[in-house]
Amino acid sequence: MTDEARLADFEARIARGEKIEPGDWMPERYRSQLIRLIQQHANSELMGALPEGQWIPYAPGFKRKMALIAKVQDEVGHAQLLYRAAETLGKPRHEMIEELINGSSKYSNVFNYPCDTWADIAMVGWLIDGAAIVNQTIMQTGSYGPYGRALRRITYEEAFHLKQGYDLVVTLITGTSAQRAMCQEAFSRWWWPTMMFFGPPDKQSVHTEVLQRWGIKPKTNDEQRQIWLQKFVPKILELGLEIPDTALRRDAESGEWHITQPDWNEFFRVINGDGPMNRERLALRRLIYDEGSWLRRALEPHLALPKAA
Ligand code: FAQ
Repeated sequence: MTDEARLADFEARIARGEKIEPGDWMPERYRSQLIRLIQQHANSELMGALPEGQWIPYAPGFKRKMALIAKVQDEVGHAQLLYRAAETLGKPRHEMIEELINGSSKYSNVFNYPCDTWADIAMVGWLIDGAAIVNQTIMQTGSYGPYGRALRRITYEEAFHLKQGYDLVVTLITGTSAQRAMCQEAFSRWWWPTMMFFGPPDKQSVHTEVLQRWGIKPKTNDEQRQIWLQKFVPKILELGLEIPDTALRRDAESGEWHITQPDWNEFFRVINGDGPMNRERLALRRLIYDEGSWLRRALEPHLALPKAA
């Protein structure tokens, strides 16, 4: 078969809704785009565990602490599942971890902002896990089998994280005036990074076209952002939180929300390593990696795959 015939066959399979599996023929660009995207997703889960993990000692009460510990463990488990899915495409995990800690591979913008109050943990659990669920529910219908299957399991667990976050927000917003103020203050800060979570506007997106052509990203960044707005704005207003976008409005005919665009210059600075917490978060990840080196060395000989005969 020629490469052209292989490509036509591959695209026909995707058009029929078939899943592509690791041993199947795939264009090199399909492989490299998937590695980029899944690797960044895995990095985000691993880095997302840091701000929440740092709050475990300060969680207000035993039950809150148990729930947060469980959530942080889940996030690290999600990273494991996703690195595994990326490995099926031929990139070894240690390379991906090294690229994360040397800053050459990206992770979600949202984990480069400070979490200085307990209300920040509420916002990560509610707004960010809510955004992750919107994204992952869409991405799990994509064309690559191992990524879709990992996402189905991850989204199931994120549903518990979302409930945890919502419960925290409800407790704060119905609490004392100091708790309400803390909740509003954190919400106002998290609104803009959450708007950026789904990536730049479609007209500025670099990868959407190829990801859509091969069924990897079934909905565009703006479409995903709109789904989040449809779900979350009514809930936010119901809780009495004030949205810091004074121009936000809903189009009566289409039902779509129109937003003020966040500061996309800030977004590109943050994802390229120059956000408020990038250095601190990566330094902590590097420290954890270095401290675990004795264990990797001890396990290495036992994990080595048997040599082919
Ligand atoms: N942050 O051309 P596009 C979570 C980059 S999981 C950082 O539009 P694409 C769970 C993009 O990579 C959160 N960088 O890109 C949790 C590209 O740069 P590159 C992670 C971003 O791929 C919750 C450039 O901008 N989820 O939160 C971001 O078509 C709570 C141009 O962008 C995923 O990764 C961003 N937000 O679409 C854990 C889901 N957006 O690579 C703990 C899978 C864009 O050329 C606590 N990924 N960039 O150097 C996706 O769905 C897509 O990759 C998008 C971006 C939608 C994120």
